[in-house]
Amino acid sequence: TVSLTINGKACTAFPNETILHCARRHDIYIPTLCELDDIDHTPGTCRVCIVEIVQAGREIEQFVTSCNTPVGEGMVVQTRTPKVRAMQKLQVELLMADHLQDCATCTRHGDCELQDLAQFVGLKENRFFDRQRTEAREVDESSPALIRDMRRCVRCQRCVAVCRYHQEVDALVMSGTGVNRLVSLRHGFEQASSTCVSCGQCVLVCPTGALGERDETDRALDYICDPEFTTVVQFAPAVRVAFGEEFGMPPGTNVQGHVIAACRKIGVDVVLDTNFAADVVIMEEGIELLERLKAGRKPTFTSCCPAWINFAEIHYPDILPLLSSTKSPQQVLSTLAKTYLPEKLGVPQEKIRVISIMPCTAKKDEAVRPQLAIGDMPETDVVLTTREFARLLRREGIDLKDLEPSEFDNPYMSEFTGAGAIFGTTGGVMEAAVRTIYAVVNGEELEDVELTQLRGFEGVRTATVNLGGPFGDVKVAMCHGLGDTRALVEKVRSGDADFDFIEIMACPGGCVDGGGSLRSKKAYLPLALARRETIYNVDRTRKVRQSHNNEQVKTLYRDFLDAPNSEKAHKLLHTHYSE
Ligand code: HC0
Ligand code: SF4
Repeated sequence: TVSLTINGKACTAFPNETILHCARRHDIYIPTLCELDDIDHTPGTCRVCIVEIVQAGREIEQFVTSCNTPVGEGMVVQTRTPKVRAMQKLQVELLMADHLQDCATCTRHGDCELQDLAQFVGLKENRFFDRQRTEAREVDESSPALIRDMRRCVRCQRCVAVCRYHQEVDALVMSGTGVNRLVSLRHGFEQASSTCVSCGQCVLVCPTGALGERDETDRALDYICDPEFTTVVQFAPAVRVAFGEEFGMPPGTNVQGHVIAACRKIGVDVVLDTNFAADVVIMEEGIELLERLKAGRKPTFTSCCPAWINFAEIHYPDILPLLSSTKSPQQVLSTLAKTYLPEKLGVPQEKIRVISIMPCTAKKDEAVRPQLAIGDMPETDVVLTTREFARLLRREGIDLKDLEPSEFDNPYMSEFTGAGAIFGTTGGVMEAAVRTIYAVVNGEELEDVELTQLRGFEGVRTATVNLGGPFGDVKVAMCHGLGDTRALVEKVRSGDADFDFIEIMACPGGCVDGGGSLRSKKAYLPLALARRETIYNVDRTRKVRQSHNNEQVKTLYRDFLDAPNSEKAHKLLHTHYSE
């Protein structure tokens, strides 16, 4: 170990540990902006983590960035001297020189790492702000999902790193020189025409409002407040376990009842559950998979994650025939809300508007896909990320904590099983599918529905599942995060992977940590495990845990769809992909 002092306190460090890392372990705060430990990112470009050091045996003080300077034996580090504080303040002021000054209109207002820094250094004025240069910067609004506002970029490059090294999409680059050096899409493309798949991981790590989703809270309000329309809201499996913390509840709290109450309070007419549609998806995808297995077609990839669909279409179009044709739960629910529900509710189809609340940015892309429309009318009218839903509630003056939890009351499309609930975490779709496929093949239920061999957190997990009947053992894989997905897809294409069924979720962790989830400052995906635990708990405490035993699903097939993969089910609940 290495001995040194930081602010007069004796500290021990590992060899080659950075000063910043050592200080953190000893609970000494050094401000940082570009650095993000969770993704191993220390570019040293913001220079806010500057500290004063005196190396052993030398008299001269030096000023260094602590995030990328290693400790030295006998080193004396100061983080709070007047000189250090003045230099940190100057750095923040320089960062503000070309950063838009209209915090009140920014989506990150009150939740911004740059604002935190300005407070920390006691910034009182902004002597260097260059309005003209800042306002001339690019705002890319080409994508239905994401907005890239370079007037708020602080060049931390976290987005570039997460996209390149974690998701391995590598859509983002630094371009330009000097003061014009900023993040852009590779080859100068706009977001919409680039290789970006809208997974939203870059948004989760952005410290400011430079990256964010397209805000559609106004569009949602337009529909909710218009008495002409019957507004239907659906919310995703993961939303109920990844929302309470925004209102001060412990991470992982199940706020399903609060979300229902909040929707009613803002004037939504019908609250439905995406979990119900997840059960329907299992019926369709499960039977589809069996058909494919019978025909010797393998592997089959799941199709419910829209960033994965984007990834396949943009990066590996040759594998599109391997994707299940079943629509995602979001689109299944929206379709049924506009075909099955009108008669049940006595409301004409054209008067129904579907708003979905998703922990996902790519769901916004999905909603505008031309093949997911009924004539000219999109199936899903508005997608709000979890972040936007929080914004919407604040706009309406609602604090989730103050609400009395409520129950679903729609008798057609709100009941769900444990299988539908676990869709929200990696491995959940596979587990839900196996529970139903097993019963279809064998005419009896799986003895133990908790398929723990499918659970876990490794990027790629594989297992063999005995389906019984003519199928016997089938090989399955579950993959989350696009870095691991790319490697797995390459193996499938080269014939080096032999699987029957593969679940892909583009976001590390699955939807519980989706790119549309609440952001955490200075952290990437810190709440995954707490959220996942709650999801498994929902499953454990559900009376019915297999999709095919969902009474509302049975009614849907009996009254409306005939049978899974029937002609009508095919027409309404399946889709196709485009290169
Ligand atoms: Fe997901 Fe979904 S599980 S993608 O991760 O399949 O967003 O939560 O809503 O559609 O159900 C997200 C979550 C969903 C869909 C479902 C699937
Ligand atoms: Fe990369 Fe995903 Fe961000 Fe697109 S949304 S730039 S793919 S991290």
